[in-house]
Amino acid sequence: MAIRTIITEPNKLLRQISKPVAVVGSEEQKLMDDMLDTMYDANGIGLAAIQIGVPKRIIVMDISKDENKKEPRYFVNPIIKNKDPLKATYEEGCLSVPNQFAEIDRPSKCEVEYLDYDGKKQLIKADGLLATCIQHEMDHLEGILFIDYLSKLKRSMIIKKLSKLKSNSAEV
Ligand code: GNR
Ligand code: NI
Repeated sequence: MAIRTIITEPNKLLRQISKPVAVVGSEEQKLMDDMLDTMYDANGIGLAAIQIGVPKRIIVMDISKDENKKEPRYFVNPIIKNKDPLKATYEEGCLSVPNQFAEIDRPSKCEVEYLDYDGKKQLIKADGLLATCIQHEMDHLEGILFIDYLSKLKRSMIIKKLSKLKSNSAEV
């Protein structure tokens, strides 16, 4: 397992649409292991493959509160089957939009069909933070970031701030 570099805004890769996985093989499992390592290292609760530069429809997640009781979840080729018309508001952040937070409305519940770590088809009903996080991660697969739901002004202020931070650091 390995910790990989998380791509941050502004970066065109984050706008790429990720491609479905044909077969969940050892390469994909290795990727999921690395993604989980990278996510835990960054203290995140979710990570999409594109955030480490891999345009595959793969998500890892762990929303458990107890650090000693890890509950990793893996979603390959996730599809939302059903969205509740009722919305819920959460303060969202993103590892690719560092240190920025905003309240975002999303469907409060959803049903998601996906393949698990072993390539087995699964269907879950999600609510609360799980529902919010799955939708946040699935947006990444479409090249969408939570800041896209903010006003143009707020979004451009955040991107300006982040690009300034980048030019001030040694990052290429
Ligand atoms: O770590 C994360 N926390 C979070 C909080 C509220 C809503 C969504 C998230 S996901 C985020 C990690 C991340 O950027 N995943 O793509
Ligand atoms: Ni994110």
